[in-house]
Amino acid sequence: HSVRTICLLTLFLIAWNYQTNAQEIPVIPYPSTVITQSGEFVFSENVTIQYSDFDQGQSSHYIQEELMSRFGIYGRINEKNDADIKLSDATQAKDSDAYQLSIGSSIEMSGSQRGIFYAAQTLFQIMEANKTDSGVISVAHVDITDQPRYGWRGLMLDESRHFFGKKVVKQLLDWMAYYKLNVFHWHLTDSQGWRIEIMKYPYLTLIGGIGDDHNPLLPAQYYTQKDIKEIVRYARQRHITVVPEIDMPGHATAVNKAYPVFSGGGSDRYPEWTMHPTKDTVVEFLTDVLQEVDALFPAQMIHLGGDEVHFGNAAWNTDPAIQAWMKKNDATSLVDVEHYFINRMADTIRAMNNLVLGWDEIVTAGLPTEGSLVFWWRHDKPETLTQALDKGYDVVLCPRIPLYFDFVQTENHQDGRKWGGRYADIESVWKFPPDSLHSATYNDQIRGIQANIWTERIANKNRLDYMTFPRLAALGEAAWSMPGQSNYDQFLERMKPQMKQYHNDNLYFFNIFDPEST
Ligand code: TNX
Repeated sequence: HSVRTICLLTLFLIAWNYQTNAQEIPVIPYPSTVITQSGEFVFSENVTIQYSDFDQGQSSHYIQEELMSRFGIYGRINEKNDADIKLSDATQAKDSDAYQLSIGSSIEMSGSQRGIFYAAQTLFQIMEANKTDSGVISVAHVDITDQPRYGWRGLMLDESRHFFGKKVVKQLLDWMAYYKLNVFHWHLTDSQGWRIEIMKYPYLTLIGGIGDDHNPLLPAQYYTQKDIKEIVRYARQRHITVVPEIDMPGHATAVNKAYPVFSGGGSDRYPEWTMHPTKDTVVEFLTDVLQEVDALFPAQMIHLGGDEVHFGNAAWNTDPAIQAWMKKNDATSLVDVEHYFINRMADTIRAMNNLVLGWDEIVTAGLPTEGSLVFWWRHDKPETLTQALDKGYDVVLCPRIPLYFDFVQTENHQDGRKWGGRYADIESVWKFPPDSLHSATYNDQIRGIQANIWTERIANKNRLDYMTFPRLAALGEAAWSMPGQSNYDQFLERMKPQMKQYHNDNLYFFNIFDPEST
């Protein structure tokens, strides 16, 4: 009888202990392996940080800076290795995202410089969740080993339709880094405004920068080349690659306003929508533009857009140069003209030793698979994704549903897109990509995932915050964590301390725990 009691008691204790261990640590995205230990590391006013000689003190200084600005804790950099926070360069791969973080009687971070940066984000998240009024922060002992699911963890911001400026972009980059996102795709040109200074063609910004989606008379808003360099540097410090997009040949009304000589016309609904697709002067103009772009961005990749070209309208058909080209090349349809243009510009970009990036319309243009990257965005055209993968292209997944953040995040939100009752709820973002999306044989071609913030409907910083947060956290976890590392309920638990942090950073966020509050 007593043996049975002891057995039951033991079983109960095991189950109870399992329950306790099931309590996750407050980190988003959730790490690959987490082993909790007993004991606590207590941050009081001062700690010592080991000097990171492997990167001339950059990592140690970064941690010092953040401990002070986030927590008011002074970290004294220590040349010796008996510091409270120890840093070691432990991976062969120079740019590896992987890291180890061990919190015990001291805190040890190891990885490449990038890995240590991510270890630090994990530590800061644990500390943020344990902040107290007294300023003392205790964190439980834990051993973490972590690495990402995808190499491409992206966010796109459209600054053509509405312009937000450096301060907003920097805050966004801070939050991206916090959630271990690593690509900032900058949609800098579109019909409503050209936002990047090009020295050789000043009217692109001086005229093309005038107006936005709501107000065509707004004085020109754009980034100078100095501004661009500042943002690129800021992103680089946070291990974020900035990818520029110069959208062509469609979405080009701003270009045509500044330099009508390059216009290819448009339709009744979208006048002056395209650049001219067959004129050599247009290719020369764009080559000049792209050379300045390449010199500004160290990414070695340029996104040429290629979306929604809207061929086939009357204006195109009557253009004598296009007609002549079609006749000469036995072209049967205007789509041939589109593909001809895309290939010429892709060649230009490739000749600059850059990767060619484009929206999924480029899949049929016949670009070489080597050196091209396709952004699948038309969720209603899954066959385009299949086609891209079949042909052998590498793909970034960013389907409108659920990765367009201009779509609302709950049923009752009014301000934003909703199509046939469909929108981009946080749970779908968190669960992305569903297993059913493509066959597992193509896994190697999926470079990663990205959310896109189109801003026709996002006219100011508050709206931008509201559409971005908290979905950005779900995106980070979808891009970094392997499926099965956590579950959605646990994710929501881990979201709770994030709300306070959004509040403290003056974000106008959507509070999922108090939906009526904003
Ligand atoms: C389609 S996505 C577009 C954008 C719009 C967006 C609105 C893509 C390649 N083109 O120009 O802003 O839909 O959701």
